[in-house]
Amino acid sequence: MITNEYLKGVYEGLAARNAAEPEFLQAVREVLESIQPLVERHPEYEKNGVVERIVEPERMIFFRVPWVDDNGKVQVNRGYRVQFNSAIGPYKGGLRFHPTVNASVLKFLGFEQIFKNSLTGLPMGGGKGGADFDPKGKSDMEVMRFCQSFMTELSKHIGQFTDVPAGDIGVGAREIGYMYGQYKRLRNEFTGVLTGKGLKWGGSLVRTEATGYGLCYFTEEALNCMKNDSFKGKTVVISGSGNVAIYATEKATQLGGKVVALSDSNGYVYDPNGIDLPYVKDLKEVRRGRIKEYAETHPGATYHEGCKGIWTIPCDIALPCATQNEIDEESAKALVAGGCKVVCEGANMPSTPEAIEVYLANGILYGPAKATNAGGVATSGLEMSQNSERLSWTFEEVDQKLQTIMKNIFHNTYDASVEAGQEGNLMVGANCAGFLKVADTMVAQGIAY
Ligand code: NDP
Ligand code: 2IT
Repeated sequence: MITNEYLKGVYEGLAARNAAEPEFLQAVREVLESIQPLVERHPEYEKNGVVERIVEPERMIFFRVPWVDDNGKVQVNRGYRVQFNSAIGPYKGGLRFHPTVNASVLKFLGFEQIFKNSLTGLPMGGGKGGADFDPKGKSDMEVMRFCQSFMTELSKHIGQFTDVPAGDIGVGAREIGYMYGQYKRLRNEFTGVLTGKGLKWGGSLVRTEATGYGLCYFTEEALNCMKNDSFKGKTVVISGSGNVAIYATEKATQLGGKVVALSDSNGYVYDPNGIDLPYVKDLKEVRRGRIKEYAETHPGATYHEGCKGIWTIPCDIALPCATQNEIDEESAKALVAGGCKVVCEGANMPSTPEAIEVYLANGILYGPAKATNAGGVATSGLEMSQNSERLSWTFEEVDQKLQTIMKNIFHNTYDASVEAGQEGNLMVGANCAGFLKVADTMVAQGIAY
């Protein structure tokens, strides 16, 4: 509940202006609820209009993306870039290509990115972008033509010191390559304007693995410090089977957990023997196949249509790594009934507000996305550093830095939860710790008259 009069006024105004943007309002409401004690302790935030400024993107860019399919037919998609907040660094955040992309989804992602990037400790503002283009079922040449057209417009608005996009759902190494090639062609410059680049042309080691690995580093540290426990011997359920899910599976397994389920948007596989990761990597990263094929080739594994059923599998740890609002109240209750004690988020905003209430009411160790999945963008920040100094660090060096960043995020988040009088509530802690730095900076930098 938002009880503070100032925050209530800001939220109500925002809700009236953006009534058709439910995901965006959901993300804002959670942050405003969490920061109430901070805003009461810092009257300068209200005096400087920090909250009404922080909920309004600095700039939104919408554009037409025309391209020609393999049959010679002209197709048109809608492209976006939300440049949300540049207080502490250039706009930074991924590009999502998925048919569900719209302004509400990208504004929620861009808004959360502000606080996530602040938590990493690196100088990065918040942004997000993408298109309602579906790469599924498209040929490589169709994807290339789309990416080139998308970048032809986007290139006017980004730059290594202005805005540095990266990948997200539907945007991986292939798409980043096509977009980078087009940027370079248009600008005649080789700069770190995108992250997630190939290792032969300015990419960073560990960026591919970073979000999933970082999620597990955070979870391990939280388990160590809050429950005197670890991944060792735990049964783990992971949703999705894309970039984040694959590398979360890899690290959870290396840390001694057993991952028994993965999914895609059609259904999930349950393999009580533990997921065969080399198979999944080939299936998803090379062949771009469906998770259904896993059960056809693995005796003992079963495939189930639909995404929700995955949360009924008994487990100790759940790592949602697919998409927003994939765990609702009913699924959260199913997790509790199945013995789950830890939910840490790889996806952005995968739990509905009602699901989070279930976690908190049942003493689940809940790691919110802003904190737990920050390893991806943090390693993007490390890629930017390497590009600036024209050097490449070793795998071990980047991995060590990632581990340190994730441990720091856990401790800063935990400490902020104590300061807010809600010890162990990492959602409140992440929102407060992420907000503070950006809010103080916005006060320091003044208001443009
Ligand atoms: P990928 O495109 O590699 O994989 C996405 C996975 O989620 C696929 O298995 C996909 O299944 C599934 N999925 C996507 N949309 C839906 C949906 N509407 N319902 C059910 N399943 C769905 O993306 P990533 O792994 O990169 O991203 C996963 C999540 O992690 C997203 O929330 C993203 O924002 C977040 N994230 C990603 C980071 C990164 O560095 N990549 C960093 C931080 C967060 P299908 O193949 O059927 O579409
Ligand atoms: O949600 C995210 O943090 C990402 N998709 C990664 C963004 C980035 O700039 O690496």
